[in-house]
Amino acid sequence: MRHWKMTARLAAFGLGMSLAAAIPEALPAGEAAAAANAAAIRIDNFNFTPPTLVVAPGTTVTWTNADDEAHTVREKDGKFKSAALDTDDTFSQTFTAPGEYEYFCSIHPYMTAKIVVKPGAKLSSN
Ligand SMILES: [Cu+2]
Repeated sequence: MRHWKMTARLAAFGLGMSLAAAIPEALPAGEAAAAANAAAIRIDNFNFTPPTLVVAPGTTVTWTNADDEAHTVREKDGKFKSAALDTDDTFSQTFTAPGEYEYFCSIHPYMTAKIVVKPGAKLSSN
């Protein structure tokens, strides 16, 4: 019976995966592949690290607040903004259009950083 349970769990996992994979189906193959890209930014000691993150279009960037202090992630023109993030809270944003996205913490506006979305960018955090 134990074996059967494990198989069922694997099957459920597989179903979840295929549902997730079905969502970007409308996109051309190249864009669907890019959508799988992910990058991380850490908020720590009143800094966004890395301060400049270069990503390919379709990358989902996730900010994690590692500070004891609450912070937000807010694009300067309001293109995206998070709620106040407590310790260990995260905020994610997917970037599709190439360009530079400057953002700051609305609680501590001197905390600034930017995302550069560039076709062909490697998945890296320079
Ligand atoms: Cu802040």
